[in-house]
Amino acid sequence: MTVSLSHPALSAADPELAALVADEEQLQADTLRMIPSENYVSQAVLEATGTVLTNKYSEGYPGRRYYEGQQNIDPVERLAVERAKAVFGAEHANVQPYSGSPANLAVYLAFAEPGDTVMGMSLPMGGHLTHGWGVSATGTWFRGVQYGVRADTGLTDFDEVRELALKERPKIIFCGGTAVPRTIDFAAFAEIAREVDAVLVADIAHIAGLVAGDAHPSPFPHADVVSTTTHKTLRGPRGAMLLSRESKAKALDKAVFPGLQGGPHNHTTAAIAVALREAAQPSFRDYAHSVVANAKALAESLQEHGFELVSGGTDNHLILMDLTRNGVPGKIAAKALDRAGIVVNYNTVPFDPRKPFDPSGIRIGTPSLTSRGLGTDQMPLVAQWIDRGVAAAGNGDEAALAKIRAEVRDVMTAHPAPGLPTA
Ligand code: DSN
Repeated sequence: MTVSLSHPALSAADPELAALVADEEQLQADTLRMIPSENYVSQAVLEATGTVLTNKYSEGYPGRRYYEGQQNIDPVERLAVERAKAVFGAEHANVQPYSGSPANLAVYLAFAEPGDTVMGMSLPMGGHLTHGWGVSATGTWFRGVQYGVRADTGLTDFDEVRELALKERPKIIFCGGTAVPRTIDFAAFAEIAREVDAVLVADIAHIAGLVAGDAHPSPFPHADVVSTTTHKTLRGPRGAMLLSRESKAKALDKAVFPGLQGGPHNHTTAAIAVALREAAQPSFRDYAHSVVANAKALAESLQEHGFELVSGGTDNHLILMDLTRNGVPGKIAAKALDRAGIVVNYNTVPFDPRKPFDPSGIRIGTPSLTSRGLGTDQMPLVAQWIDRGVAAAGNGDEAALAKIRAEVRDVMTAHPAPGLPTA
């Protein structure tokens, strides 16, 4: 274990914990982090999360709090709200949800009663637990009906979605998910939602940074509510926001507080404000477009190596690889790649014959490596590492994995990560 020089107070007070943080810094510095929902935040965002704003309670909303001493907290939250509205073109923003799942739960509280029918993409097809999937509270307290993708294209079948919506008459329709490699057609979902008088919720957690940087179409004006985390492509702290039309504002605010949560995490609100300021800069637009360019270049290189990609490629930051024809289960591949310094997650693929805890695919993405300045020229090398890593996973070649690990370390050391101490 190494002791971090960058956290002197923590190191003195709790060397054991400080050493774990230092080890994590080292790991994040010298690995190729390819989990598509992860990223590196800036030093400014990190600093905001570590401020004394964590000391303050502020139940309520700016100007309407249940605690005194809000002279600085109210302006912090107002800044975050105004920046969120500006970046996403929203009429209303609530920046208090603790994370994505509570944000989505607040939507249910606002617009449905227990037992009501709700509709979303099924988890194994690329949706999210909170879109009405059975093991989630949203699938037990509500009646979740689920759409998927077509087996032949890997794409959403809007005839199927419409048919299901007309039959089931859901109160809420969710679009978006956690393993959707293609552009989400918000207008098509909105048309269906209007037809059955459902509230359309666009969960843009994965693509929020791409929307902010104009590298994915905006869910507005199509969606009634937009739910997003702030820590994925948006490159903010771990938190969430609910954005909406004005007509939905009151119900959402009431659902978040006092419906579901107590005091907002003001240090997180501050860091969200900082991240949104960064997202409004021209350089963030470049970042968002580079994330997509890298993912497309990587998808192409992976296909040249013979890999099968769900939907045949990507339009965004995410690639879902089906390893069935490689004969290597996703979990075995993910664990071997981890030993090679390439951090991914194993994932179900649509119509997966295997179990979720031991599925056929891996999910990869380009947000983090783009934050470190890797570009399209380096994607063939990344594809080659993945190809060699999956092959080594298949034949148990630990020496090959160790060789990739050394190569990854060399390349990543030459690309310092935002927010991490430099040697
Ligand atoms: N856990 C997130 C992801 O990895 O996509 C979604 O909540």
